Amino acid sequence: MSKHPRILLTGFTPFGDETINPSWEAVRQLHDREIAGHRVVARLLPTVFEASQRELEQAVQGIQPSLLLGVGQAGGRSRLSIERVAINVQDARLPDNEGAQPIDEPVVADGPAAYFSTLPIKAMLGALQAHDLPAEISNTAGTYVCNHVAYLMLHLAARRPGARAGFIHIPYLPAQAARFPNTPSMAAEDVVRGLALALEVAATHREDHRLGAGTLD
Ligand code: PCA
Repeated sequence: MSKHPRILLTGFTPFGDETINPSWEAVRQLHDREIAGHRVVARLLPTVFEASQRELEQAVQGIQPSLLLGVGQAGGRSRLSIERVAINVQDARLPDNEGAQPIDEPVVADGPAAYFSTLPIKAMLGALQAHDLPAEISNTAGTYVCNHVAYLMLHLAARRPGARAGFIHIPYLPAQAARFPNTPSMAAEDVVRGLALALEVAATHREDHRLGAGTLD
């Protein structure tokens, strides 16, 4: 493997009624890309609570990343949705791809209640906005497999000196949204451009920007 510091970038397998997952469609296009002196290593994680943990831990062992970014589908969201926080809860509204449906179980027994993203989320937001990409800060990654992986990435990063982690939810692809009325989507090329930009900012900024992006809901 190259001497470059590495970025672990993950996407998910399709779940629920879907046959594709836009996260993997985008993430795989960035595999092996060099971004701000870092090498991107893309990995597909199963939309399965247990197996995603196992595979994430193996990937971190093998790749030794200094930056970890998880990407997942959030059908119904209209923007690149930079997550601020991951919580220590699994509460599955639908069974995962192996049929498990945990209710109110911790991701990590005795882990902290939550982790904040350690990526410069406001600087990432500002860069996406400056490039005319629809983007937002989100204050919940849900309680399904994405939140699970986001929490685990932050938990693992907390144990690796210098490592930082975060998560971005993305909208449906147009082909997915076309099946439902009034459903937002984003073209894969825009998602790929946005993720590359977000990673560039994450790789080059340790301090975040001060930029208001709060909500009242
Ligand atoms: N989205 C789901 C899990 C996999 C994915 O792409 C979520 O938001 O939890």
